[in-house]
Amino acid sequence: MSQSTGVDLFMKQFKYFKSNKPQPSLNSVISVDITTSEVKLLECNTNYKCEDNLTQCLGLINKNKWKTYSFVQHPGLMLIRNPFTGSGQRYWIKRCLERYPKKPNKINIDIEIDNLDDWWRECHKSMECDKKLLKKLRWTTLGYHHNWNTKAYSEENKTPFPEDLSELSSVVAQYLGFAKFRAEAAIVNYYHKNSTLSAHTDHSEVNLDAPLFSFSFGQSAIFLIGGREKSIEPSAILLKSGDIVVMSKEARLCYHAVPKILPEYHQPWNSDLSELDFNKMPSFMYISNPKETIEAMNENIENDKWSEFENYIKESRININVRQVLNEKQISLADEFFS
Ligand SMILES: O=C(O)CCC(=O)C(=O)O
Repeated sequence: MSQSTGVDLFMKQFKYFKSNKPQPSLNSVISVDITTSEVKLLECNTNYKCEDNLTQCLGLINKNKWKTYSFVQHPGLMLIRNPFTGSGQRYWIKRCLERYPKKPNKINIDIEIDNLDDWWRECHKSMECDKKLLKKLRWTTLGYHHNWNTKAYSEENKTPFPEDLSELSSVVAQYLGFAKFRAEAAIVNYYHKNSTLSAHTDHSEVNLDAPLFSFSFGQSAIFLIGGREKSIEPSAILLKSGDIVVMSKEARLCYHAVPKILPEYHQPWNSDLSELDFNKMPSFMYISNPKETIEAMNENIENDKWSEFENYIKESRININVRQVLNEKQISLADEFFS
């Protein structure tokens, strides 16, 4: 990883990968599927006894089959290579399109269109899908809503965090040894063919020690991650549908960006579509209605119910970025003793 004082090496790489003419070479992009000295396969928390029925209910494969990688140049950065079943991917994609953009959650379109309570239904209310409105959705915020102007969270700008996403984050966190992680805020990002996300760090949270979990679905992306200064040259990592990136420890406050969306030819949301058995309910779940979750997971197997979502995801990418806002014993942002 090279550094050149005063030179924005991050921006240089961002512009290189963003370019359409000429197209960038992908030779330097790290793919965890290809063995290189930059990537190491990790042994994870084997003490974490996660019931198979629970992982299945969340759309995940058995945790003993998950492959987790670390990056030699980026201590604290980890990638779990698609631990989702096909029906699991369908479930989470559908939640990000149909459920999460609904009120009381916030979407970028709120400043333009008043009372858009159900964006997905509005896009599909007539036979012909409203493609202009469909492409307008760029983000949804959940839990403590990210304020894009002040970059500060507040108690007044907070709604209940989705139970299913909280449980998914908690399973992944415990597997990686972050037993106390609490999902309190999330940004769902929606990317189309030429969308990008510029270089930034995530530092609005009171708790900057807790890791950040980032779930990707749909089209692939080049993810750039560097250091705490933009003068540090970033690495380019290929993210595919189902991948989970974890930014912890030293990587938590590093600059990162998405300069390019790449087509995903494999469509993992169309394979491994097995039906879940209602007799195999987890013995314990935080979700108040696990039966409903299983029903929703199984409903996606029927291709006619899935086709509208397929049309979206075959051209777009969705990223769910989950954060803990508060410190361990802190109950609210007003609880200054712990802040
Ligand atoms: O889309 C991604 O992979 C990254 C998203 C991100 O960095 C963010 O929401 O802060």
